[in-house]
Amino acid sequence: MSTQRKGSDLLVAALENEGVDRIFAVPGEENLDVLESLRESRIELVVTRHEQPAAFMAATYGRLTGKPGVCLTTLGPGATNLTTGAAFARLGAMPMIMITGQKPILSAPQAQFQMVDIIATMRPLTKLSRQVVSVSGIPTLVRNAFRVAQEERPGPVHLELPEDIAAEQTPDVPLVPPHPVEEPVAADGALARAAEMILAAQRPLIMIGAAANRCRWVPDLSAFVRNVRIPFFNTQMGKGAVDGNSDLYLGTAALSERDYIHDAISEADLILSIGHDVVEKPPFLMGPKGPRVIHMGCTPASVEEVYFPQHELIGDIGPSLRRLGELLRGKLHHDLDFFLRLRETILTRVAEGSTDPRFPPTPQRIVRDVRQVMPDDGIVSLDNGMYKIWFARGYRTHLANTILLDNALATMGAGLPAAMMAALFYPDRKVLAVCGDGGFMMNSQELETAARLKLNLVVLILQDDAYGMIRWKQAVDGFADFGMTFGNPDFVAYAEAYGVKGSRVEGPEDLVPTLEAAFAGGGVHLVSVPIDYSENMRVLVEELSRAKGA
Ligand SMILES: Cc1ncc(C[n+]2csc(CCOP(=O)(O)OP(=O)(O)O)c2C)c(N)n1
Ligand SMILES: [Mg+2]
Repeated sequence: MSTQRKGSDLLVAALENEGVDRIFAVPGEENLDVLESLRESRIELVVTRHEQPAAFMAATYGRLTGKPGVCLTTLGPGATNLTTGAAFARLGAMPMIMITGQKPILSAPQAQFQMVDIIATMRPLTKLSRQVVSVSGIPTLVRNAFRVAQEERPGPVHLELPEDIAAEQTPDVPLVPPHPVEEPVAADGALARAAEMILAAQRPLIMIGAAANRCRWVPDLSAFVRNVRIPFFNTQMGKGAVDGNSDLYLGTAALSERDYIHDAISEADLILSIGHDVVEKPPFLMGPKGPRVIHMGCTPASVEEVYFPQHELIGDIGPSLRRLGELLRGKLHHDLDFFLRLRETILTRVAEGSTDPRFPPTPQRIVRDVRQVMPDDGIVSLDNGMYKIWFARGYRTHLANTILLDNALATMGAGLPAAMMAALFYPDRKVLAVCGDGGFMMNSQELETAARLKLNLVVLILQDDAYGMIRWKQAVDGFADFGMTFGNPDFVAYAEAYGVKGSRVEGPEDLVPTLEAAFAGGGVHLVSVPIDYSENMRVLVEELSRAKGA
């Protein structure tokens, strides 16, 4: 039996009914009723220092668990600060609920002060954006919000709760109990045709995309790849869904063309594309020639200039893969050796430079050193910058969601909050945020939140005193070096000002022991290392274009 007294009590009871255990928030005046209801609930309130990272944390909760993370802010400026987080969750398919306050709707005692049409602002950034207009509607609105946020394709939902509705006394309104929802499985006819196409192919490949990394599909996906023994590569956000140490792993398509992995892709006659989401930078460019593609996902393929599959398997990926596996069992006679020979070359080329002794270190060396320090279940959370390409190409993952990277909105500033969420959720695992000096400073104030939450978290800052990735693009396009450099604080002193530890890497052999000591010491620890980005041009432009004779 519920004993609600006012709208905000009912809202919080409805959130508890959904299993919510934490809310990330920067509260405002319009949230005070909700705050009071939260104070008396089982839900933990996690206060951040800016609304954007509250949303990044809530979205990452959704990414890690498959259940919506929740964030709460005030109206106007608090709500507009959520927009990048909403876009992050929308493009990244992360389930999230954003609750914002609003002035009363039945009267206007402060005229238009701080009033912005947040419902309209959020509409294009969310799956659903609704104002709560009556207390009695709260249970169904909340249930519907969670359902919409969670169902394929997952994403953010926004609810706006006006102050007077939050404060209104309410009779007992029953909550709506959630129930499990099973997605439909791909149709028999579609599965049979897909099996036919795969059996007719000489050189089939599997591509693992972003959606495949949703935790519930990992066991079926790994079993499928193991059983059919078709070599696979992944997109950036598909990393980890199948063991990267698998003898069938060919690499990660971090660039859209001309990388070593594309030597394999162009030799394939069929690609079974599992869970690819076209929000990612294209892993390869489909053209009139080249491999045919079977798209497999919960939702149909979106037809793009660079992605127009010839066949689709639409349905829950796990059970659909099991059925496809049964249809293929014992019948496959593809040319496995061809790709296994190529695999050696691809993986060797990608690993080149990883033992380079120079200082400042190259990106390849940093990737190698980080991999050496991180255990299999350690989590690396990347912000956005040049190093993301190097990590995507070179960092081998062994478990799902052990590299959190955003190749969808690709926003700077999310790496640290995403890492904080991972550290909060997995207190016993090693979590490392890797940020550029540009991206780190976009949400560095959250070091205070991380320290207050007593997280075990290491933050590695790659210092080039520049917006390195754009500086590189500028050079590749033949522009003058202009407008990309900046100064930095002394990162060790900066860390210490937050009461967290700081270390500087000062020699070529120092990164591994510094990171190890940072993890061993526990707590929040910031490590800064300078980076030599001359390899961007040498490898990603000169070497790759020479390799293709371009
Ligand atoms: C919020 C946001 N603003 C701008 C960009 C465009 N952008 C992409 S990478 C980058 C530079 C990143 O610099 P830094 O974090 O220092 O990483 P670096 O490439 O130097 O290693 C910029 C400005 C972006 N992706 N997100
Ligand atoms: Mg930089």
